[in-house]
Amino acid sequence: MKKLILIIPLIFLAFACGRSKDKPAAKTETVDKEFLADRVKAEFLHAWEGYKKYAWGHDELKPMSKGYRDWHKQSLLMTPLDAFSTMKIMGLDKEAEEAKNLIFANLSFDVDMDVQLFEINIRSLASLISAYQSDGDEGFLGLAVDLADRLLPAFESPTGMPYRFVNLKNGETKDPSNNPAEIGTLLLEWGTLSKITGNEIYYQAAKKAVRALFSRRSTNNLVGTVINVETGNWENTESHISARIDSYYEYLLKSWLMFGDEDIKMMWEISIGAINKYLAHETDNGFWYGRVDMNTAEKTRTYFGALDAFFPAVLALSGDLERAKKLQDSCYKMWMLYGVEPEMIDYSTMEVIVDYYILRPENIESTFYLYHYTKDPKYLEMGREYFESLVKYCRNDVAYAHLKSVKSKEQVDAMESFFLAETLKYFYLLFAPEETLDFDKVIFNTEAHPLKIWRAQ
Ligand code: DMJ
Repeated sequence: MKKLILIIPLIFLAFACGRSKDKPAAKTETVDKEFLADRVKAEFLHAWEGYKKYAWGHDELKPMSKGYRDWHKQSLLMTPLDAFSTMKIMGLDKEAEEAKNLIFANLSFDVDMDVQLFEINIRSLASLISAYQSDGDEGFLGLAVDLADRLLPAFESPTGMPYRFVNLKNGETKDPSNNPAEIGTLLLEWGTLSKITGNEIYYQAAKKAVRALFSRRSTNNLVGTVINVETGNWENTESHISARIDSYYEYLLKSWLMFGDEDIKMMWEISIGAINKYLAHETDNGFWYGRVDMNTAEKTRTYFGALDAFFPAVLALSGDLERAKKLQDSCYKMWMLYGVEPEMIDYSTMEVIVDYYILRPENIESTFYLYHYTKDPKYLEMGREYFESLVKYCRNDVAYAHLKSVKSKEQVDAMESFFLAETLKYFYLLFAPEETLDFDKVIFNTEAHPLKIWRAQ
């Protein structure tokens, strides 16, 4: 009888929780966190086994053709580097040791090839610094310093803002048309390296670049999409929180929290004021951040995408939970349009503008932050739904694959390294016990590699 009394309300609850596609996940559903954390770990191992079997020693696995892809003429071990900090967090010691041995045996930066400063910084340099902090092996630090020294010539422009590409062997630079994200997403890694080594050169180079960029903001305190690092002139004045600007803002906030640098704090406060004044957009379809011209503040487009979904996490970290929650509800709507997240939508019509999904983490990252700060079970349920859809549509017998279109769900032969660095890490942290991570002691770089907060040392 007792059982029946319990079952009836549960059945009722299940019906009550049934929801239409565009409503945020219900608050009352219960999620088995331990079970889900174990499943996420199992899926990480599935993807790692696929990499080991078919792409060992290369940058990325091709999960459908059972092959591999290298970014350059020589592999820089992007997947094992990116996966390492997730292995440490998941307690996968055997796998971490395998990756470490491969890195020490095969990774060399003494190669005549052009690399993209931004990508090599957020994936390779950050992984090495984070690995040094979590593992303690000086070999990681040696590789990090060697890499940073080879990247330093990128900053030798007339403005101090870096070129996009630099040659690892001879320091030659390429492509002065750069953007705020690639110029401003350096301070966490370069600052940490300065703190560890006592050599200020890294922090100074990264800070000079950010200062130069910030000083070229408009009178509205906004930045554009493309800037020439030789002339300092804007080449594209559209302002938003999306690709080519996004992590510039993320690093202003996080670098302030990391190092306590008052100059950076001022840049963050001025920037977030302008973002909320000019880009925030309440519509019938929810709360979004759109696009305007940096000089006139006139609206250009009502686009929002998978990359923009990093912003609820940033808002939550900054203490603005009210906007963070509203924006996360919109991110959920975007994901649920086709059951898995499209790259870009027009939020005024809720139509998909770019329809691929490349295993991006941002929406999951924000779910984790929102759950961390609110403990509202709605975010656990949201994360569970995201995870189930990823398994359903992106998993294959080898690992995980991108989707050509969220409409057709056709898989593509690629698995980005950030799937192991970020996507699965944030899922795991969402479901894992609180004590898995001392949240107040680390800042995640934009590729989800934890770096120790210097203020808290
Ligand atoms: C990652 O490399 C980083 O999160 C970056 O900031 C943006 N793009 C990918 C993930 O989508």
